[in-house]
Amino acid sequence: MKLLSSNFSPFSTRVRMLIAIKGLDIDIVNPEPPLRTEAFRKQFPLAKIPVLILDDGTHLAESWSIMEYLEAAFPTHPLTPDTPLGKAHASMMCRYADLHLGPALFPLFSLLLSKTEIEAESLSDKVSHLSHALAQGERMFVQMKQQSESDMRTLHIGDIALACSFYFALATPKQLGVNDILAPYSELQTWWQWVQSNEVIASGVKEMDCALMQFVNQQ
Ligand SMILES: N[C@@H](CCC(=O)N[C@@H](CS)C(=O)NCC(=O)O)C(=O)O
Repeated sequence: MKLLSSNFSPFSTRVRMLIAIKGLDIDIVNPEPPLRTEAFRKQFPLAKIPVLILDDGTHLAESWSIMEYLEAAFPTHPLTPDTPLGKAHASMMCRYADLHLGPALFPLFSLLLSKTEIEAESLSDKVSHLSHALAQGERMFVQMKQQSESDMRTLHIGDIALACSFYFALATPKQLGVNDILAPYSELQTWWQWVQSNEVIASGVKEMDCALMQFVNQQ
């Protein structure tokens, strides 16, 4: 089995983290054919990474679907909560990352990728959009804590999925000179520290950080 992946991709990194924590024997390779080519689009209909290619050639797209597939196919070291509420919280965290945090981050990330001069007003608008999404996340974490069946919980696939988008939500504004975007959000701060106490998460975050720094230094 192999995973088409890149360290610059939060969606690929979540799957790599899950593979590492579960200790699965899956090759991690660069996309081949290269991403954004006609050949890649032809072979992989959604034209995005990550893609998981099974030994019989079947391929799967969408990071969360790949994570769910690996959880179902390799039940040892389960990372999916076993209660209905726990499962819902895990998928809520992923959906928050993909449907709220990601879209709020994207305009800032595009600004970082663009080589044009950044206007203060446009930066401030985009930063407040991201802060709004972080405030939503803070409220979601407060509510999940109140609903939780136990004070202690172990790392699950929702944490893994969110951690990767979260890294970019902090690193992108920082690269644009905006520090401390997380300062008002104590629940998110506590979670971010806790999730990075896992060695695999910390090392995946480092990989994304190196890839981002390499990109920024090339500009
Ligand atoms: N919803 C997808 C998003 C995947 C995605 O956006 N991947 C990016 C890299 S982070 C990509 O392949 N971009 C290539 C492109 O847009 O051409 C998932 O969860 O896997």
